[in-house]
Amino acid sequence: MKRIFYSILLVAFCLSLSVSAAPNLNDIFASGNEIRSFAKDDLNNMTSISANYGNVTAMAVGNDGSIIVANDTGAIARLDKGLKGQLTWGQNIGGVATSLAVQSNGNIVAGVAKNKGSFVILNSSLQIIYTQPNLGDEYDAVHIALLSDDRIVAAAEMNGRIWLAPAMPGDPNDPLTSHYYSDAKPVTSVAVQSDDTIIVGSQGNASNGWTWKIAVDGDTLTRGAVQKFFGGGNIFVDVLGNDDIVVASGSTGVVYLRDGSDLSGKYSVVTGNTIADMALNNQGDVIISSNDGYGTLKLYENTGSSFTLASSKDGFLKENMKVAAWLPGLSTCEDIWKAGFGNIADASRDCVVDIADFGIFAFQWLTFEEMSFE
Ligand SMILES: [Ca+2]
Repeated sequence: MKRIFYSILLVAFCLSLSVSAAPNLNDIFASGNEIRSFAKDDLNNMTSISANYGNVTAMAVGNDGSIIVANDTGAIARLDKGLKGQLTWGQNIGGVATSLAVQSNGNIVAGVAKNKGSFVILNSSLQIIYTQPNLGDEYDAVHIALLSDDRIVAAAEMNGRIWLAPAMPGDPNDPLTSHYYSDAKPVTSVAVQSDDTIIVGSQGNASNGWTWKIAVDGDTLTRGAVQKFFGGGNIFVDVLGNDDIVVASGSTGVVYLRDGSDLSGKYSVVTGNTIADMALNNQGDVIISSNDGYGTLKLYENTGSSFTLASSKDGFLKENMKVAAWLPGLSTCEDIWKAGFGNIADASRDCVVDIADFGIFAFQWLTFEEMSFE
């Protein structure tokens, strides 16, 4: 058994590649009466810029770390990574954006409460290149998520229709690819697992939230597992790197971790206030903004067995703050180990596999040998 174990270590050792490290700054973003950014694991490490965005209704982070902001006048703006560089204002989308997502080519999909629920696609210059009307009810809020091939999942909140659309639809008068109609509505968020399973957060009634799955097979949507839980208000869902699901109830302020395969509960935390928005960082930690009269951000570290309050920041004097996080690849060695992706051959945990690690293993082998004969 021991030989097999060390043989695996040796193979891992030989296959390993060096990992370079670079610091990540400005990974979490929050809207108050200005845009603020934070280190991904410490809300006390804050920078901010003053710009009058009015009431921010949606926020997203691009693949390059730029941040896209929408406000309740239909204005769209982008700031470069690190909140530096040029603030770019785009074409007005003509309604309140309720959700933003960024496709791999840099195009932005905005769910907009206009017509009977719409989404618009903007190019990287923030000009509208497509408008899709008639997804749900009159002025329905639309929540957006993207499949791995950039196809668009658009959920009409009050109507309960969850649409699948091509990454760039052809003709808005043509029927979209397909849709699924939910009897558990309003639908308040959608997210996607790595195999393109759609996760839906909805409010079945005043006190029960629903989390459920929709399988995607080509253009066909099929409803899968359902999990009900206590907690109403807006239901927020998001997916971790290992496909587990984080669910939060806006009204009770409880955040749950659900197993990604069967939706069973793992653990939860009571945050103490109603939740205005939720985001995940790339270590699987949960960031929430609370409506407590001041507007408070809280970061709950996901330890693997609990959510633990790691840092918080209050005094923003702004309710209904939106939060977003940049999810780049894990770039520091500490992050890699914390997220559970450390290389088992890297005995010294410096993310470089070299002769020093081999020395540690050789020592452990000898120590193990001596102990086993005692
Ligand atoms: Ca090492």
